[in-house]
Amino acid sequence: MVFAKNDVDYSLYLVTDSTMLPPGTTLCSQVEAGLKNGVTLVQIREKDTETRDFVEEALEVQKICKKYKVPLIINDRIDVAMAIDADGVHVGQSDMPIPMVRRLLGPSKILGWSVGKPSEVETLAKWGPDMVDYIGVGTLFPTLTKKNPKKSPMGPQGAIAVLDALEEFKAIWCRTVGIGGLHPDNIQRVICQCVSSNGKRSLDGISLVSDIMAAPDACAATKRLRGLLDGSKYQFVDCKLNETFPTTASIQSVISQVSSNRPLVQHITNKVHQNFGANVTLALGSSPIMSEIESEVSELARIPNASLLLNTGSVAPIETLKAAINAYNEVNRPITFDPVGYSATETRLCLNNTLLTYGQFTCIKGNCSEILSLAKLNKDKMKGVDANSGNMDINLLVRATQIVAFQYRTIAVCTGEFDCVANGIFDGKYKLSSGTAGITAEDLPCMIIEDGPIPIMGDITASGCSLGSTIACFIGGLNSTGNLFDAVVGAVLLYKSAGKLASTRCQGSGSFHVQLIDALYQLFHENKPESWSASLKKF
Ligand code: 3NM
Ligand code: MG
Repeated sequence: MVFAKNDVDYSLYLVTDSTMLPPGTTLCSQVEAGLKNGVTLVQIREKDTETRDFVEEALEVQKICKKYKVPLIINDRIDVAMAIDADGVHVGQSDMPIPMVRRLLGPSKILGWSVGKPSEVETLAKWGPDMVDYIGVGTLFPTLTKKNPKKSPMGPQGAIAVLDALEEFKAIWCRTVGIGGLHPDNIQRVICQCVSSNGKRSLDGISLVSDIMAAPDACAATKRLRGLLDGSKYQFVDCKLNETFPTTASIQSVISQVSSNRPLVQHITNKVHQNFGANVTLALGSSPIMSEIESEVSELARIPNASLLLNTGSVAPIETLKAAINAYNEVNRPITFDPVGYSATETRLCLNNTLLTYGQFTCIKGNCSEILSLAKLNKDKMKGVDANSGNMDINLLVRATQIVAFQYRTIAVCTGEFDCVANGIFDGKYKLSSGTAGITAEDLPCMIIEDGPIPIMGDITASGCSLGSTIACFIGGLNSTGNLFDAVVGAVLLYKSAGKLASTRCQGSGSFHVQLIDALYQLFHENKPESWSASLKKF
């Protein structure tokens, strides 16, 4: 059977592995369960099967694929693909070179290539549209399926780099599927986040092995995947994600919600911040818990209005951090991420980037050097962990904040003399192939919060970290009808206004500490945002 290559549906691409079949199933029964429930493309990938058995299996699977009118691709074994007249071949970087494979297969067959980096995209772009039809972009996440992994997981940011390269080198014909460790808990996030920077393309599909092949009920597993792929909204926190602009009235409503819901704010944070952050949380009518106990994160996340602040200034064991991210994501509770000293050292860069691949963050907050580094806009290594925006170009900071918001599909906050908040949530909407339909980071809604310099903020510890606590309180306290952007902007506006008020009342840095908590307490409980000193404007 020959498929018109342009008509191939890459949305749900099943790759086989008969070493993981559950008892009572066969390769063919799992493939058929997949095809019946929405698999759109099948690849036979059997690394340890002898040629004769491989051919027999391939012929059987081919019959089923024909029944469901779905193309069949063969991994690596070009001879087998040709012998049975399969619809295409998939090869990796260390297999037979693509031009040779194409010469053997002829022009009409589907040819897929495993790609992990932009330089490989440059190569395929030079070959032109007659060579590679689609690429498997990976490895996205850790997987036990690949026995001798040659690549380390790239996360969504690695996939974005590949999509950007496809656009840069104008490989418009080349389709893409993400692969590696894809499961229902990360698929929406992957489709949502993996969009080229020009907004013009997202992944055309996802490719996976174990989620279907190792499933005791492959029909149910496939249905679940199909539902996620056919959906269009990623509701990763249970509040409103839509893009209305905050007003003093909407911020007042956020504070009322926080007051009545009394969120539980779990802090995983550095030692310097722990005590102050707990007191800030209490001043904002919320309950702090400074727990780093891995075995209780799931329970905590399930408490109504739980909210997690993850501050990487000093570091809990990575397994604890990962468990906390998974626990909060699983029950759609918000995570505020504060990557302290994001790229100050190799260790921090690696830890923060790893955490960023593990989950979906509701808000990412940093000072200007952290946000510039996250946006890959500063070339110099950061110095230390503190920074000030006083003498920095506002346009550059806004751009960096928007890039972080866009790439992580989050609300990004850049702090400094003026604070910048960009909304990259896109109402939670996602779409295969066409991404954001050309909407780029620059188009994202952005608010600037300003109140003149408050130099004494820099003379106490944990003032930046405690803005993280404030944000975590506000987003944790929202009702399901409360608006996320309002909550983050409201937190930043309150914090800045309280800082200003405290600076006019204090005698020095010691009393500033105390006055800041008093001012937060007062402004929160009065709840009159229209009287706060900091100004709020659209960028
Ligand atoms: N190729 P699972 S990762 C076959 O990165 C394969 O190119 C990969 O299996 C690549 O869905 C992978 O079970 C295994 O994680 C994917
Ligand atoms: Mg191979």
